[in-house]
Amino acid sequence: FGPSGQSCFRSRIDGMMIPYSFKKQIYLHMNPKILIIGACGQIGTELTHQLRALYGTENVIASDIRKLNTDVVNSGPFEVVNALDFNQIENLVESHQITDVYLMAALLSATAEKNPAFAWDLNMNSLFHVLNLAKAGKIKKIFWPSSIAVFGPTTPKENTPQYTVMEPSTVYGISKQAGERWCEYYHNIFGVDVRSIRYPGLISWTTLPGGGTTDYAVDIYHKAIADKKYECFLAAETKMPMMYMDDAIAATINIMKAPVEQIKIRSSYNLAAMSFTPTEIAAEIKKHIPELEVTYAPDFRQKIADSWPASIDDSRAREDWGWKHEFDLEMMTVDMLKNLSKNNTVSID
Ligand code: AKB
Repeated sequence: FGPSGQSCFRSRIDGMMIPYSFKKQIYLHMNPKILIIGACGQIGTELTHQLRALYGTENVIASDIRKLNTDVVNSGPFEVVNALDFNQIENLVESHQITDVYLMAALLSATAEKNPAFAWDLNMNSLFHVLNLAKAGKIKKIFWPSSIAVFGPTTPKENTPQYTVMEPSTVYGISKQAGERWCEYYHNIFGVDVRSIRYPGLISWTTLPGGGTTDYAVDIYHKAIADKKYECFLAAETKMPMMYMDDAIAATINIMKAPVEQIKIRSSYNLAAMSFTPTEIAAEIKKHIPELEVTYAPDFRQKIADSWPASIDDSRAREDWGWKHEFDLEMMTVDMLKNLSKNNTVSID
């Protein structure tokens, strides 16, 4: 009980006695109110589920350009939003009292090469919209994904450092590199709390990726189960950095939860888990599906893959905010095959 007799609890932060009647208000204040833009995509789908589990369904507003994924649309609040429409985003932020925005809408590397002008428009202007909302004090925190695509053919290929030569040769990479510079600028000049990770290729079983160069590492699991045959659009020995979605979501949530003083890089953090070639992933799958036959027919994506790192040094993320991965190629393959083998688990958008 507190000094005036009301029932209290002791704060774990400063040891003060706080009346229970204030507890709900404190939690309301502490709990972020989240908007996910691009919630129906490969990352957005799983991020929406995890954030809803963590902060409560009503506190996580999912949004996308269309109702592309029934799972996301039906599992909690959903709004149709064009990431290029500042007024729509601002209205949503105000009407839902949003504190944190996760901006997941983007055109990935392969699709961006087919439509460079739109890729530049979408990838840059959606970012400016949320950065400007934060600058105006309307939101508190932003998560914006960058990518290994910020590196280019002149970057050291193995164990690519956090700070190194960066001359991206794809539209997607150029937009991500420019975006990183703007994130750091808005942080340094306007104090915007924007946090970012350079995702490697991401592998997941719930939602298919759309238009990336690393997508072969998802396709191969689907085709291995369905046809026991796969034609890979990259050459057999093309090594790239990859990560299982569970790890990517953990990293995303943890960088956003980290105390502000631990986020020392405001462009974007290198992040890594594993690196493998098409030959190596095929060999791992063959341990479970020995009949799998893989052929190779490299297309325009080979040049993109060749310009990217083969492995990444992510020691800064590990030191600054405690990043740790869990899944390697073996564990990921067991989990992918187990989940994809169950009927009706794959949602295609
Ligand atoms: C892509 O392949 O474009 C993406 C990425 C590495 O950012 N998966």
